[in-house]
Amino acid sequence: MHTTVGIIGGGPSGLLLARLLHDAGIDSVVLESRDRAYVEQRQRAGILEQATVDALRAAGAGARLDAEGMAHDGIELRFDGRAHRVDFPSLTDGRRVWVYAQTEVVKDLIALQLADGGPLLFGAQVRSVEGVDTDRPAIHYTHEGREQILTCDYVVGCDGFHGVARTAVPERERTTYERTYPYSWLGILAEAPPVYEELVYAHSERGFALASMRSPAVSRLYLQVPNGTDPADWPEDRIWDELDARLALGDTPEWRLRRGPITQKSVLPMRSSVTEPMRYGRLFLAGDAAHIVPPTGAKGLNLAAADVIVLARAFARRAATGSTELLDGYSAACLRRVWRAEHFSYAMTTTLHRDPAQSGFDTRLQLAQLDRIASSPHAAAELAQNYVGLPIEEVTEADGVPEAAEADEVAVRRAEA
Ligand code: FAS
Ligand code: PHB
Repeated sequence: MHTTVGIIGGGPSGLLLARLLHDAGIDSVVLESRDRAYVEQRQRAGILEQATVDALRAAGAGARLDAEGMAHDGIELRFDGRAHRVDFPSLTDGRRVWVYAQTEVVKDLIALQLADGGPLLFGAQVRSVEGVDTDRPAIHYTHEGREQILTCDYVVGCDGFHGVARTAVPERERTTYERTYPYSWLGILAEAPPVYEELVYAHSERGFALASMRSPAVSRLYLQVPNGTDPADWPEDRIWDELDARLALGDTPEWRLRRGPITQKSVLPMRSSVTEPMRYGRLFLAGDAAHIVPPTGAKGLNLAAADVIVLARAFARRAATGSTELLDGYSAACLRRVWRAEHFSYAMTTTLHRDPAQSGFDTRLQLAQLDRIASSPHAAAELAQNYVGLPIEEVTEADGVPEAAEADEVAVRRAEA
């Protein structure tokens, strides 16, 4: 089988890329190792930036999002017995975020792709990618018990942090920068109505807690726990008691969470990681295949979407004009946004979590930063603008990735050189 763009991974980045390419008239094949049921129930992100929502709507995947998603105009920070709401629209020229689970995004994109998109193969385990430094790379995979080869014009690794695409870049050609954090998140899904209208991020002496949601009837909640925590050590009552202890500003019943059956419980390690460059020959990396952020800033899924929005535009430019200018600028354009998100996620994480080794001095620094956000519109705007996400155009242009007119001038200058 041959295709223009071979996509490894049927998570949000692979699926959204396939849709955007389809809409640009570019054929692709998506190879996903897991089965459909697995990828559709895998609990992950919950917050979508406006740019992600706009892309999903443009790709035809916005109907359920508009019907069931919840637009949020702010978050609340709790610290040192105080609560402070950070308003988004007033600090970001009107932008907001949307609460709509990654599971639902994946379901919507799979349904679209199966309805009228190119091949989306489940149970297709990619073993290796060969020839990425030639004009005909080949993806080797197993599917239905048989060894298969998919030849492509280009390959995009959307196969996440544990995927194989990244390894197709020779070690001498790639650099990975990473940080692990001395704590993890215990995340739960509960059939319990959220008591707070917006997300609450809490700094406390007992550790970080986050109250999020999936619908008016389902809560999504997180607790900072030590690395290596076994979820089995956290029975339901212990989880609810600890969440109340960290989130509540008072000990009256009004501050207590509404409890309900916990339907999902898992421990997520916290790490930052970036692999540079995000392109080698005919291979591109997008989403978690290229970068990981701690989820504190709700950036993971949105960074993945931003990568493939930029990449789909680049493929569309090549299909329309033959120019590879945007493809050549892909890595630089994305890495600037990635590092901005890495810093924001790192800052949110280290300000709100309690490092087991931190001193009283460190805690005072955290409280001083949180107090600054609560008292300075400039500091609050910096958080709000990063949280709702920087406009993708802003980052691309700032990277000197030439727009159409400039590209022609660049081509002329090069021709004259
Ligand atoms: P994904 O990892 O989602 O998808 C990669 C796909 O490739 C998977 O379906 C995998 O099965 C497939 N694959 C891997 N190897 C393959 C191979 N060899 N052959 C074929 N297919 C292969 N982000 C947030 O913003 N907020 C959160 O709360 C949050 N929570 C998270 C919890 C967990 C446990 C994890 C792991 C991540 C979380 N994230 C969160 C980040 C997450 O949302 C990612 O950013 C997002 O899934 C990135 O999407 P993709 O790049 O598509 O990668
Ligand atoms: C979630 O709802 O899963 C969520 C929300 C905000 C975060 C992380 C996770 O920062």
